[in-house]
Amino acid sequence: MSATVWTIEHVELRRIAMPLVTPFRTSFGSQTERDILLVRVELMPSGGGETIEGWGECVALAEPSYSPEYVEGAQHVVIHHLLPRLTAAGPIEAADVAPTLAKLHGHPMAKAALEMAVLDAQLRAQGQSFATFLGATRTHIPSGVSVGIHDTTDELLAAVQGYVDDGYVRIKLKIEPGSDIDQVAAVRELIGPDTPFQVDANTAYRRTDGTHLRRLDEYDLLLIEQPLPEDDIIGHARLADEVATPICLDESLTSAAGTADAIELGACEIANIKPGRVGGYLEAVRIHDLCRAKGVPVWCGGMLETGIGRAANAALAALPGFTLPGDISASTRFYAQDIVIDPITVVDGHVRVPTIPGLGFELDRAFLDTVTTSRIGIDRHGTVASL
Ligand code: NPG
Repeated sequence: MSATVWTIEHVELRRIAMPLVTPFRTSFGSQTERDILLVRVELMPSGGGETIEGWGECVALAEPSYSPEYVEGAQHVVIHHLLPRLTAAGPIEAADVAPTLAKLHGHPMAKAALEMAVLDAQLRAQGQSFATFLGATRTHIPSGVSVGIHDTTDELLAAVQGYVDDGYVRIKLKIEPGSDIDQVAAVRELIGPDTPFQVDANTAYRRTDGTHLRRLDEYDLLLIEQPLPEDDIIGHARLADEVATPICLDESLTSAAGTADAIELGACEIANIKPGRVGGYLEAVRIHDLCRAKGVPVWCGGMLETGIGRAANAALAALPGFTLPGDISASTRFYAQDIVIDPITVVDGHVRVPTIPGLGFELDRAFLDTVTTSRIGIDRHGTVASL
């Protein structure tokens, strides 16, 4: 019988620089490279024995443009606030991470990365895949792709055609005022009436844009994602009454409790679940369970993760309430080379759910070293050292 709790012996915070294969533009900015924080933990079983390694990926961006978190701040809060609490708590398992850190406000992406690393190590120790741990019900999941804003409609259509050729079963288009109705019309004409199609505004519109957004109704979209600012729940509820296309929330949903409120208020007809945004995969599962009980469809969002986060997302998206295709595209959609061996691929429009123990990836350590920009070690006494 394996031990059920572990002591955090050592933590490594590694920053990597991953160039994107093409710039990715959203209503909040354009990215050409990801500066990503990885967390590596070494756990010691409380009964003694060998330490076991686990990895987590923090999805915070370089700037606080999607949410208040940003990668440098995430690293700081992990070192100076989150880890000291966690190590002081004594032996833990993954389910203890969020409650132990609950008195520290905010920083869901930093907290999620720590929980992920502990969960990965724990599952490896138990020889269990994340999909099995979660109770996943599918071995393969449909793959959707997110398409950024382009300067011209011709460029946009060329990009969309490429993704259709790659086999993606659902297209998501980023929109903003000035790049919306015409682009949606052109893409719908290109992909035909049967290809599932949705849009994502990343908070770019205002309450007064209802009449304008209603023009999207004629293009038979699956959903309009996060049209209004994240704190405008009532605005989304009003928009849901004004517009026939279902309103989906992303940035607004930061916890299961908040999601329940948004659903009750009529603001959330569909939910995008991103584990980093809600403080971890275990809270993500609670949101899935809640939405399933309320009959609200959910899908798994993406944050341009490497193969670490994508593997875990694929397992999460195999839960039964994930009835819409997620943003779980092939690794090559964003990266020429991934930091994992056997990165996610899309075959016949689907991604295979990982079955190996842990979150479901094996690192390509040699390549990981070549993209590493810094390494910091923290021992169980809290001593911080540059590695
Ligand atoms: O496939 O990972 C992906 C990209 C999906 O469009 C996507 N993500 O707003 O949902 C979003 C957007 C995003 C990316 C947001 C990066 C924040 C950072």
